[in-house]
Amino acid sequence: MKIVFCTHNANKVAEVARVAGPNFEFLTLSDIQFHNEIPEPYPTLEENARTKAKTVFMACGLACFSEDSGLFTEALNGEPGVQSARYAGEDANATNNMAKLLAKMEGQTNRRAYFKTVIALKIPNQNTQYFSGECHGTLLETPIGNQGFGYDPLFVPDGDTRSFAQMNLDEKNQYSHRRKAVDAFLNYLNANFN
Ligand code: ITT
Repeated sequence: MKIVFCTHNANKVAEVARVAGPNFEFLTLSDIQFHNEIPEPYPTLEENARTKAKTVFMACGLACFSEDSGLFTEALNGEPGVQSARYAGEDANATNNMAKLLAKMEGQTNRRAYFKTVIALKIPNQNTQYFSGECHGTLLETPIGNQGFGYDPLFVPDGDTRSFAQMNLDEKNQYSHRRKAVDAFLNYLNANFN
């Protein structure tokens, strides 16, 4: 079965393909020559993921899935949430996103937060299906570690004392929101399309 992962990031595709088994061929947006920007204007991960998968599906007609993720804090009513990638503005990067988050968290005693990933799967003649994963933990007051990406240096998952940025990928995957969503998604594919 051919299935499009709505990302240009070949590393993300390789990671999913590695655990998916031989019956699935994953394509990137570049593989199907899809180069349009897809806006993500909605207030929930589900809506943004669904829009991305449906837009690409309308263009290519193949089964498509997309992934949207974010970091949600209790003290800031869910910020940065769906805005995680662009929290510090259009030119945001991990350093200024973390700096903005730390500034807004200053003096907050409740440092509980969670990462969430939603995968939306659009298959011809079927309604969109959703798969999600969460990872709960606490935010540090200063970044630590240099592995991973995004907010990893600030986040310590429950059950560990290290930040995500102090872990290699296999260690992070024992806790990771993304890995939980991908596992649920692949279980569904294997159960229904193998
Ligand atoms: P795409 O091009 O694939 O959409 P993206 O940067 O938008 O890449 P995500 O939707 O996966 O990536 O994540 C949105 C933002 O949430 C991301 O830029 C990070 O700031 C943050 N984030 C998500 N998952 C994370 C993780 O595992 N560790 C650290 N930060 C994460």
